[in-house]
Amino acid sequence: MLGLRRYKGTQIDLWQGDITSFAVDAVVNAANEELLGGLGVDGAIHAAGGPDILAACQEIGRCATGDTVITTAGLLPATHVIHAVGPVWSKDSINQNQLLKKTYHSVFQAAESLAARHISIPAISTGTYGFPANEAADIAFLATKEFLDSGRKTTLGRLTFVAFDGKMYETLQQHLFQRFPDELDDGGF
Ligand code: AR6
Repeated sequence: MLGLRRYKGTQIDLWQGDITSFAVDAVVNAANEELLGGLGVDGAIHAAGGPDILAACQEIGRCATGDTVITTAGLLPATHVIHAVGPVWSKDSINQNQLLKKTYHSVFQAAESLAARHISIPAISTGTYGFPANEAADIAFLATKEFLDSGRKTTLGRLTFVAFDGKMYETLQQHLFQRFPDELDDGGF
């Protein structure tokens, strides 16, 4: 683990690999509005977690872009799944950056509603949904900083951002270090 920061009491770290292997309070899924499963992270989570996750999704029905819903994690080592629907990237869209930021804020809110201490988060929207990795990574850590700067006491002591491949890991690391330049920052407490 080369990417690591502590900010206002919360650890932010990076890992490369399959997000379904994480034993965390909540694993974040890069889902779609229909909550029906799919490719990428979504496919991996449903495949490893078993049918209980899909059954819970079907009971909920839908999730709007920018929002999240919470289900059981089924057979996964995690306790819950936070299904997050990021925006589909398009070169003409004017509000997709805001929508991606909103998605991350919704993830943090959902995690807090579970009193989660540790969550793992994929690079939402950067696969099937086509978001450029650089912009998405910048937005992910901007949202993280906004959340940690909001002044509320958070249950979240650890946020693990997960990249599937080495290139995304490097991109995440670059943006993590840009947004949080100091290895240890108490934010002036
Ligand atoms: N663990 C960690 N990261 C992964 C994994 C994994 N097992 N698999 C892929 N990634 P994507 P999206 C990375 O496509 O862009 C689905 O069909 C991947 O390399 O999973 O938000 C859903 O049903 C990329 O960097 O999610 C939706 O319809 C990142 O995770 C749609 O795709 C996100 O890629 C959502 O698209």
